[in-house]
Amino acid sequence: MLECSKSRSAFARACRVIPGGVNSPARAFGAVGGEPLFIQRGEGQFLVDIDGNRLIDYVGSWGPHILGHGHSSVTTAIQQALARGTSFGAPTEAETELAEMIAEAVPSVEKVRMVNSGTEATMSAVRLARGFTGRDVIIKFAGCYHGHVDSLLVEAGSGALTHGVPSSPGVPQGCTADTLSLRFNDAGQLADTLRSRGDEIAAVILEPVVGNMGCVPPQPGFLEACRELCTQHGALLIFDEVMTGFRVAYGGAQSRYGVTPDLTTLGKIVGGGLPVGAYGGRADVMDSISPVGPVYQAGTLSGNPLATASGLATLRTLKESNPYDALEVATTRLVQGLSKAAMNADIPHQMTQVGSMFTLFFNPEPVVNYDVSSRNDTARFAKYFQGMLERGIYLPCSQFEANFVSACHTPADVDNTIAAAAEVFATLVDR
Ligand code: KE4
Repeated sequence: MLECSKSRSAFARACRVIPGGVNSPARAFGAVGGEPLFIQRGEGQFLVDIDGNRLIDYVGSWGPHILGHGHSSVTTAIQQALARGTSFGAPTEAETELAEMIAEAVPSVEKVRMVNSGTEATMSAVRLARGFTGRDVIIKFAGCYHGHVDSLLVEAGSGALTHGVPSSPGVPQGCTADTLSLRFNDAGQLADTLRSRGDEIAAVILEPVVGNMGCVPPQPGFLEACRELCTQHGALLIFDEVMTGFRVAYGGAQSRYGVTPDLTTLGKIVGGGLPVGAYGGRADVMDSISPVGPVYQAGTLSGNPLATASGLATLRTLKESNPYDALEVATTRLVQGLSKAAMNADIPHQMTQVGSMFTLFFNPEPVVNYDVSSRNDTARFAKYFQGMLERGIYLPCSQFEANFVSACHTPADVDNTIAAAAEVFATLVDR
């Protein structure tokens, strides 16, 4: 067992003043048992908790740390920005540089607006789509999570799925009356829905590679069908690339799969670990946003100098070092090793991987949508999670999340992770 007495007392103290002791439910260990570890620092591919446990980290702050914790170019850039001030409430050239880098990297983006979270990005993109088209209805897909936007908390994934509230109390019926939730990877259902209600549909929003019901890739032709059907019916196609942006490729999933949406939302990596979200796309659509157009969106700290410096340094490092091939090789070796270990233990499982994100599903069926993912053996996942944690491997604390490999993970880390999994799988076998 890990020594975690300091984390336990820290958690008890936190619970007295923070709901559930955490500032985001995804961090709670509710679905896996036990209590969250309190972190003292991050170093490359490692987290060190307040009890001194040094853990190989496959969460990476839920995606931002593709370069690993504390990359020197990022920390130096933040320190230099800090010396000039934390926030001005006025434009800076660094914001333009970051916008130019995003526009250069992401095929759909001609113009982009910075915000402070992925939730703000998706909320703003949906409002923009409704304002631009004059239509109200939004199509999403069950199991996709787009942040805690009222109108999108319908059959949502990630923490909503983990904690069993995919459609949250507190969201008035009026907020979700114009949200349709369909099956991911079901182009036929999307076609039927657009055929019958196409002139009401403002946008179709999806994670092009779902990370929030576990990692679920698009089946061949699905993204292309979304593109064609949206064009056919005058709806905007929104790719929520908060997780996949700069993760599965420098240009995101849209560059990897060759399908260009009308709008893209970003977050996580684009802030390098500081609070940043962004939404961008076609200039004619983006110019509907205030102050150019009538669709209102604003933010005191949007384009914040520290967060912008962090994001710029991250994207510059990614562009210069191009770690994507190496990340793919390392992740593939890990995924193959984990799957081999699970097969050797006769554990029914599925492995999915896109670039440096992956999920090991405790499920005998290929996980292609929420219906299947909702049948994951979450009890077995909880035992796997705890067994790996005891062996120094820090995984996402939910079966409905993706794991992330960073540019700092070494072949030895991969070997150690596979070895730990082989030991844990041996304890999971039905006796
Ligand atoms: P944030 O508001 O948490 O920055 O972004 C919301 C969001 C939007 N779109 C996608 C595809 C996302 O994955 C997210 C947030 N992801 C979760 C983890 N799967 C964040 C972790 C958390 O909620 O604490």
